[in-house]
Amino acid sequence: MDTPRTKPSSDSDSEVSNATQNDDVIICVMGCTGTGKSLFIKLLTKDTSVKVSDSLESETSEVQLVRFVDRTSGRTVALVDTPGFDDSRKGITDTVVLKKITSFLLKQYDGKRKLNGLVYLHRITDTRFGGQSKINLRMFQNLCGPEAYKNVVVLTTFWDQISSPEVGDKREMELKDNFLNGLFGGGATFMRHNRTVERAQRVLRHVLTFVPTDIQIVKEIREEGKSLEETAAGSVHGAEVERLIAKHRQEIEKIREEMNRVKEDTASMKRDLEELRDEHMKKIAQLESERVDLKNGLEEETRNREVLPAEAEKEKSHHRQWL
Ligand SMILES: Nc1nc2c(ncn2[C@@H]2O[C@H](COP(=O)(O)OP(=O)(O)OP(=O)(O)O)[C@@H](O)[C@H]2O)c(=O)[nH]1
Ligand SMILES: [Mg+2]
Repeated sequence: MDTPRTKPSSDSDSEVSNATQNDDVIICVMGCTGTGKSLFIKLLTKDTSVKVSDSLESETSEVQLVRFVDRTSGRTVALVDTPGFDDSRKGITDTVVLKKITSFLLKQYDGKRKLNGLVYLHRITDTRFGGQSKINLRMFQNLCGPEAYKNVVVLTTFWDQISSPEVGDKREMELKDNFLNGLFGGGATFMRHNRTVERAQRVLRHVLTFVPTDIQIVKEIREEGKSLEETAAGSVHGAEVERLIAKHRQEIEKIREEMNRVKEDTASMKRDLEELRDEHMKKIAQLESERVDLKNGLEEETRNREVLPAEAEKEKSHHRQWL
């Protein structure tokens, strides 16, 4: 086993790393862009290299690991910062995000490391549970699987910006009863965060009480031999890609009809419609290439497909010996 490469620092022992060690406490931090994932990690680790967003643009686009020594428990904790699923982000598709997260998780499984917990962040100040929140939640639940919900902390953030405690209580209740009832009913813990170190540490203390687990997507790939596309998360995402392709095709159809109605003398209007149509066509081309990317899956997963049948054969011949 490698020795931990922990960088000394005056008030924290932390490092941005690309590998976990076998006795690390591993905690995945997930949720929509701007919900406070990186800030939560920064508060715990005091690592100044963790980038917290100061704009509306998505900041984190890589799976980033920050390891630090928790002085209270004496354990080394690996916090995993993840990009949210966000189809408005430039240059990186949700398929790429899914692949990056899955690839990280498979590496943990292959190294016989389980996850201690998953922290799912949601802004309590959000007045609506919008499209992006729904997509992220659906992906999270399908990656995780119901058996691992007891290892989830739903961390509602921005409590310092809520107008009154009653408003926050009511909204939290709505989340438990409605949008997040699957997680709540499955044993996830709800906790509150107000951008203070104390609250972040309270979450860590709670996660340390969990029994480490493997989550659904790695079991589907490694134990059931599924391709990325066949996993629950992969198929939900594939269906979303198909839905978007169909939606853009419908828009193009509407534009075509509109163009037929527009008279020859309104050339500028025709040009606008053509531009709009081209944008939809570009989007379809991107989604179609995303569909291929999802189908191609992961290198780690392909390797597994070769190993599984060989292992099954070995198992069979071992069994035959004893018959
Ligand atoms: N007031 C308040 N601001 C917060 C809280 N949590 C995060 N923020 C702020 O919200 C902004 C976004 O926070 P980040 O931690 O970068 O969010 P993120 O989830 O990592 O976002 P991406 O990397 O884009 O996925 C930053 O300006 C934070 O300072 C909170 O609980 N209260
Ligand atoms: Mg971030």
